[in-house]
Amino acid sequence: MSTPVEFEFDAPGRDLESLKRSIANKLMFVVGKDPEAARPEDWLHAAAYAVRDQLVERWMTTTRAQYAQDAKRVYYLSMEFLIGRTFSNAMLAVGLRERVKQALADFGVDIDAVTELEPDAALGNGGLGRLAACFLDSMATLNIPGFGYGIRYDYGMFKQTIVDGRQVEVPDYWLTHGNPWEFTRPEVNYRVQFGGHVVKEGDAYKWVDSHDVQAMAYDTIIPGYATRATNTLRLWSAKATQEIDLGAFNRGNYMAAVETKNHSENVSRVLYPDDSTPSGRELRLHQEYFFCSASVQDLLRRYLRTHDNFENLPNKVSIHLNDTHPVLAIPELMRLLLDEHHLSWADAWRLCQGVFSYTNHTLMHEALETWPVEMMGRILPRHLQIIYDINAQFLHQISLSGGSPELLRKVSLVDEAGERRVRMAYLAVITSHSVNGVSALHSELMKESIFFDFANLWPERFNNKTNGITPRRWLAQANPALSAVLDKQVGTGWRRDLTQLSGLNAVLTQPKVIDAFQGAKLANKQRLAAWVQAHMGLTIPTDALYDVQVKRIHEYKRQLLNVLHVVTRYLRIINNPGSVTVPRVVVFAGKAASAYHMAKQIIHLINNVASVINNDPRVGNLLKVVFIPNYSVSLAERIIPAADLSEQISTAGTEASGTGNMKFALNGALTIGTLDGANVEILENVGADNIFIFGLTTPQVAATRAAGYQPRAIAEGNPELNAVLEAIRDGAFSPDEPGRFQSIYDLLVNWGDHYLLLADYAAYIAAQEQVDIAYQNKEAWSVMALRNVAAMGPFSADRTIGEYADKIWKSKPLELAS
Ligand code: B1H
Repeated sequence: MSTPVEFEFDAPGRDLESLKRSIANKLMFVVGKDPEAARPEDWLHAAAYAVRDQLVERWMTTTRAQYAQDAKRVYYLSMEFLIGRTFSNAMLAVGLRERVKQALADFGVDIDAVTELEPDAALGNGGLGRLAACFLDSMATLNIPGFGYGIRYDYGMFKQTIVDGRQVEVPDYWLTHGNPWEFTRPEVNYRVQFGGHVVKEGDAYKWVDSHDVQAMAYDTIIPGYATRATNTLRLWSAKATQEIDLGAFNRGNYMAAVETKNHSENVSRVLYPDDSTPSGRELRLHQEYFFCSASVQDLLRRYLRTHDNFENLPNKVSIHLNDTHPVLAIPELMRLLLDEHHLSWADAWRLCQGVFSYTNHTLMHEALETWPVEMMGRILPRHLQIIYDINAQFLHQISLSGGSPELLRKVSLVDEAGERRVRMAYLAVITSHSVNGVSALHSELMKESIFFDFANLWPERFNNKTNGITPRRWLAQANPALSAVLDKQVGTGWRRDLTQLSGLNAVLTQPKVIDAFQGAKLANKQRLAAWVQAHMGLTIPTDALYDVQVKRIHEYKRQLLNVLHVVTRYLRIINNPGSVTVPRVVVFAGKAASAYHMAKQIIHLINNVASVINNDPRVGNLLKVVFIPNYSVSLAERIIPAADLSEQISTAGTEASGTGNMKFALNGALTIGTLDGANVEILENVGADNIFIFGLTTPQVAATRAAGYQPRAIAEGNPELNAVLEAIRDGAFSPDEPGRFQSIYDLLVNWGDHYLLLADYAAYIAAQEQVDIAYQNKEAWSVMALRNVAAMGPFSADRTIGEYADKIWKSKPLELAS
């Protein structure tokens, strides 16, 4: 099937004149501005409302069809949705971008300039949150009746500024200018209880004396691409149950009265800025329960509108748990079924097992969420009881089938070693009918490591769903230059069926295709270089190899290994002129969790290395290093299309999947990477000749550690590496404070180098030399890059969501007239 880029729906208001009238009307009657006085933001809002109108009717059609067809609904529960901007994406979905551009131009407004004014909705940290956003896009595009449920944080991910080379976090109040994409639903609100205690009345349990918060709904329309289907992302905001505490107010203590209100509303104030490591803080537990409770109450109410008992719940409802952060939805559903709807334990438990499924996103031990029993008992007393009951039944069943006391201790929902804690991942596994990992490798490792005992008990429950990305945002929207080339060569249908890119294989050695590809890449480099010039005052060449690593800063992702290569290259250039011939621009971007000291040191080092290299006249344009501040979805859309080389260099066995790896390959970059996460599957699809794989494999990593890894011996045995490490240690990049990076040296040489950077260093440098050699033949390089693009079909989130829908959710696409 081939969908033209601009396409028609049988809907009013889509011709140019109608659109112009609509934008002018919105400007006047919604934004309240005279065209003469309107600022660019006002035009953005006016145009956004006009485009939104095109979606609202479809939204209602979709909802009506869901009820009429009594369709099974999928609820995707996630603490994070990293949406980015919506304006361009919505125009693309309804096939109106060119027309809106013309309409705005007729008013003297440049669409690109106003597009840039939209703030990112950054309600997520990194890959996990962006995956949730890509999944919403694919569910809508595939007509799957899907709802996202999450938290409407007032403050999303912090804004990163770089001051004297260091990360400084600034709060990002993203709602200052209003959000044209959301609908406030004050009438959709639920009471969420905290604290208090449980009393038994006859056979029933009652949760009393709690402090309550209201959860109020905000709905965002999620458009499907070139379909009438639209879905809903429902985000909950905390409101005080009473505007003010009347008792305190009457006692004349106005300030105390308002404080209580503020305290309640803090629940949805701010996103925790940790990627991979959960915070054990009490506010986080409040946030998790807050959105789980509101979501489960809401979905039950929707179900009960058309059903008068719960027997059909598993046929009509799937609740998907995006990692363990929403796992409290399990005891919450049990509580509601038992205490409010008076079902038996056996019935309630069977229904829970029927509806819940769970995705694990990381194996890192410190990332496994546990909550102190003491804290949970204090904040969620009824849920702790229910978890104890689930545990008792589960352990009983295990011991009946011959489980040893040792096994019982290992699989118990309560970790009894030290402070007693509830293991949220185990609760997810015990309840869910499906537990999946996010790449083939990760799903295997998951069964061998953290869930070993459970995989023995229930092998059929464990499965893999390799991640994917939406080709709408990550190719059509982010890379119009390459999209035009692809449209010409393989047609426009790849937007809905990414496997159509394989059509490139038949033409990718043709000189005109290679030329067109190189032209698009150059245009994207120019676009990025112009941004860097305008925002950072730094000139970067556009005829260099763009070597890019953009992702959260974390030791396991090994940005430091990349730095070791950069410094190696620098020392070669100055000590051995002529030995480096391929000019490179090395781009870094990414945020460090605010409390993660070593990650912040790494950012500082990158910035200091950049300023020394960029200002060394001996280097010139042979090497430039750029740390682009405030990495975000919208910056990713600008950076990724410009890349030649994609750095995916985590220690094997640590990156569950990665999704940046897929975005780069789709945009015509070659990967330099380890056999980790989805890199393994990218290798299988693009072929070993079209990717630069290096380094230890997962079993080799384990073996190296088991054999008593000695990083110091590696450093001492490799003079070039040693010189690089000493340059960092002795202040070559921090002359004003020579000891600044001693701790980084120590991390690698004296403190055990946990992520084995030095073990992989030589292989990495050798792989980088292969990159240089390959890049010297521009035609051959472009053919390799095009082979990557052609092979990216399987990495569409549409493929991933198709598998979830068939195999896990058993949900069917809605039937909608086209
Ligand atoms: C991923 C997280 C994560 N895995 C805890 N785990 C968080 C864990 O706030 N917290 O407490 C936040 C995030 N994020 C990522 O998920 C993996 O590292 C990537 O490899 C993977 O591609 C992505 C999506 O599956």
